[in-house]
Amino acid sequence: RQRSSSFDFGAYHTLDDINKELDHLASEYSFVEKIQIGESYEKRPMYVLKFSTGGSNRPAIWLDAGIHSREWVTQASALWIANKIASDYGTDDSITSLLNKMDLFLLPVANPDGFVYTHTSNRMWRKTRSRIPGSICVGVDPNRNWDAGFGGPGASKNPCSDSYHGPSANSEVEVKSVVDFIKNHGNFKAFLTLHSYSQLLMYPYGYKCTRPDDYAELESLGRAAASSIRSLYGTTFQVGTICKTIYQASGGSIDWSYDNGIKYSFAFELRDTGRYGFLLPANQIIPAAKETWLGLKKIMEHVRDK
Ligand code: ING
Ligand code: ZN
Repeated sequence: RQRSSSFDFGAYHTLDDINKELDHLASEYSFVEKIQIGESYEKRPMYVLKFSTGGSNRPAIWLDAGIHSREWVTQASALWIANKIASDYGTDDSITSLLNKMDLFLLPVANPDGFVYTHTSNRMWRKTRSRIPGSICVGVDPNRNWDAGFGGPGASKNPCSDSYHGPSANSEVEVKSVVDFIKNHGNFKAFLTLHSYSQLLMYPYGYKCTRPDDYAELESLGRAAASSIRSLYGTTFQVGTICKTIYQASGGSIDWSYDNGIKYSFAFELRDTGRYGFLLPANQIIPAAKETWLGLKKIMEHVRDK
């Protein structure tokens, strides 16, 4: 199905332009809805696209991007993926059967305050923009703020650090909003999150360096997803636990989701491996989104068929 949009999926956009495109997608497709799950520290709405073709409280898949604001290819890829899912439903068998059984919730800008700040003041900003009394430094690392090994190794207690874990678990309203939404829903089967860069596909744990109970299944599914990714342009993604693949890191989102019963919890680190890093040229957005989508789809199909 053709859309009548001027939105350029191969360019980087401001938060306002992204939010307009979310409205556009929701108006164009009857099975796509824009819902607000909360608001950021600076009172910006947190918008989720809900893809649902019927049923009530169907088993669901969570996908977020941009929890770290400077990782621009992730928010951009999320938009391309949203459009891909919406436009392929009804013609692509895989997406159609997925959405005939499960709902999908997509949060393209998980850290809106940080994202605006990367546009206006500091392109390399990673954290939220919250203030804590008694510190001159701003922001908490929202991927050290989840209630999973909170405050342990691989997070900083220094408010000026880029990996500052915050005063307490869920202190960041952006994190708490997702936690509450997922708990209230109660039927999530997969939790997928997009970061950049390094070309990795990781599963728990990060707060400890032991294998999860579902190690064998997650490792083999991760490898299958990485080979789908590689099939398109030859881009290689390393697969493994967070601790083994990147570093020990406590308070991360997928450790929280996994420990709260969401077995299929994965974190993707998209392109590249450091040549451009966070400043990935816009002409790589669509290739990155396309290959990432193949990996996501492999995981979603496995979840659907379980
Ligand atoms: N990397 C992630 C980070 O938060 C990660 C790696 C993923 C840690 C999942 C813990 C859980 O440090 C980037 N690039 O942000
Ligand atoms: Zn990140």
